[in-house]
Amino acid sequence: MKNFIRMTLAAAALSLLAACSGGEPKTENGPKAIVLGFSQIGAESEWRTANTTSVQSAAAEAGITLRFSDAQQKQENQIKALRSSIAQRVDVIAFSPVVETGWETVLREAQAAKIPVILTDRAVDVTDDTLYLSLIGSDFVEEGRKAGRWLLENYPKNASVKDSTGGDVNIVELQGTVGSAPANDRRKGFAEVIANDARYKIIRSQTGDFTRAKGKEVMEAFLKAEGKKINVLFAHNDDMAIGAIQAIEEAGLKPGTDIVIISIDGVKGAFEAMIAGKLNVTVECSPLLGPQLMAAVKDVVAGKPIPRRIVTEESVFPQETAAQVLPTRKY
Ligand code: GYE
Repeated sequence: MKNFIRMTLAAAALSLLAACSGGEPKTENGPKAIVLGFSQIGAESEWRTANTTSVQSAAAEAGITLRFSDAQQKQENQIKALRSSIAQRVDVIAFSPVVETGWETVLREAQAAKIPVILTDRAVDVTDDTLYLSLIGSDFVEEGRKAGRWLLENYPKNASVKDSTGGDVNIVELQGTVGSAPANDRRKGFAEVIANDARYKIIRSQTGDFTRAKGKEVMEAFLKAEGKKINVLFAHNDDMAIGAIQAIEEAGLKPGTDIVIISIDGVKGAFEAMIAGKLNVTVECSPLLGPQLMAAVKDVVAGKPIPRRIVTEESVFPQETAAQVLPTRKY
């Protein structure tokens, strides 16, 4: 027992020492490594895990010490993580905000502590835009528009798709996390484009929280309520589309043929589903933001200005390109 107490005390003393001296690795030529506190949303999708890997490997490559935390899709956990980064006096804070609202207070705390904040991937809704320096990520409204344009241009021309009766095209929508920037914006962009043709109607729209399990569950409910009336599924991400594909098959229908499926992200699972003929198109949303983030962090620490908005370049991949493109995909 005495030994145990002695060891515990020794360990505590060591970690105190580490804390006092900063405990951070030094770069080869002496100066302290930059410390970046990064609060990730969770691990809800293939996109998210690829994003986490990108941030972690880019930090290691850049010699930046990363204090990474996973909020398991909960804003309260992210706020705690941000507060702990502030308490640790990290050099820069970056985070991907799960929802858009509710960040003012904690961002003011970071500002009061003079810690610069960079947003990655998702936007926040704040009135004071001095509360963060930059947002690095995609244009989600444009992704929604791309999904809508693909539909208007390809339905029902796509040979693998059953001809519509010439009447309404009934769409069901699987939304992302309620209150999140990609869910709000993708919905908006898609709705804006389909409003150009009165035949296209969204008959059901519900959140599947960006996960496969929820995507499947909600699609089951859509099928129960609407059955064969459903012509099109628009899923705000690939994972929900993949979950929904299972529900459609279990209901005895052919995904990609009986129901046209459009989703967003462009993860490998989507390419596999397209090759199998079960998904019709995916709109790319790149999660590989790590290198751009580390470059921005270095500039901020060096006192250089960084752009307010850094937008990722993205494409659209229809089913017929899937087999050729899959080997080149990095996530
Ligand atoms: O589309 C989805 C993920 O914020 C762009 O979050 C990201 C979205 C992505 O869970 O798969």
